[in-house]
Amino acid sequence: MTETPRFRILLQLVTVLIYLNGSLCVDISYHVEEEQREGTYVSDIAADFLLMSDSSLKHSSLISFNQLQKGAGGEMELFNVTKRGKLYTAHRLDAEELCTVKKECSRIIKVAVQLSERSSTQYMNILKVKIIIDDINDHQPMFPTRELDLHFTERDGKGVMLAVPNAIDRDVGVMNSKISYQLRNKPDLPFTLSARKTITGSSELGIILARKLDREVKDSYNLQVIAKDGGYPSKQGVLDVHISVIDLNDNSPVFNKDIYNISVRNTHQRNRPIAM
Ligand SMILES: [Ca+2]
Ligand SMILES: [Ca+2]
Ligand SMILES: [Ca+2]
Ligand SMILES: [Ca+2]
Repeated sequence: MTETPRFRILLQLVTVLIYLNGSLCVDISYHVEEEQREGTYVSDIAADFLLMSDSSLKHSSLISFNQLQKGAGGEMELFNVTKRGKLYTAHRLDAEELCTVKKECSRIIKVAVQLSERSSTQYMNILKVKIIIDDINDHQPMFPTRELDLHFTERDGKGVMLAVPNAIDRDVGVMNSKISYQLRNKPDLPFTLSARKTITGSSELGIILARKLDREVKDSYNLQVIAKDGGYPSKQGVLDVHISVIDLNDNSPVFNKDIYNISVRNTHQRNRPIAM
């Protein structure tokens, strides 16, 4: 049987289909840390592609790579794939700008793989390459203000609580944005810190009175609430809390002595004090 051009086309098509049904239909995942400089090397797509491909493709010089839909949908072009299949960042990647909190921060790019042989180029496959942008701990927990004034009265008993605003950590990673709170340790403070988790996962913060206050002994206190994230190394934010004790009329007037002995001359003028 003579080989017709039609037969040759059919043969080529069957070859492409075999490739597509075989090991070429792949998804590859890579990781890159956020905040790396533009042009950071991420991986060698060509090497991984060849590892997973048919051994007949070992002549990698015949294979070229092209990133598709660059900057599609108005989104900034984040990655750059060279013809030889090397993957680089095209910008500094900021996980906080690109992603939302506590979700995997990733992008998928499509890369066309082409085989050039005998001055003709054959379409082979489109690779879906997933790049996971790993969060780094580049944000510290921040309180909405640096300082806070609170007032307890002398009437307030043990357990009375005054609210303190939460800190917020902008990092998108779970541990890098996980905040724990504590009072900076000062011995014998009549206060404790309450950090109750709500259904939404945020904290309700409060300063709780550990014992009654006496303004006549001490009328103000300075505390520091520390918000620490779970990153490594950990970062922290500080809130300075000034507590004033509001006076109550809880003391009766008292004389210095129980008995005052005063002598008065019989010549002492009327309406003039006899003792000061
Ligand atoms: Ca960042
Ligand atoms: Ca971050
Ligand atoms: Ca953080
Ligand atoms: Ca008082």
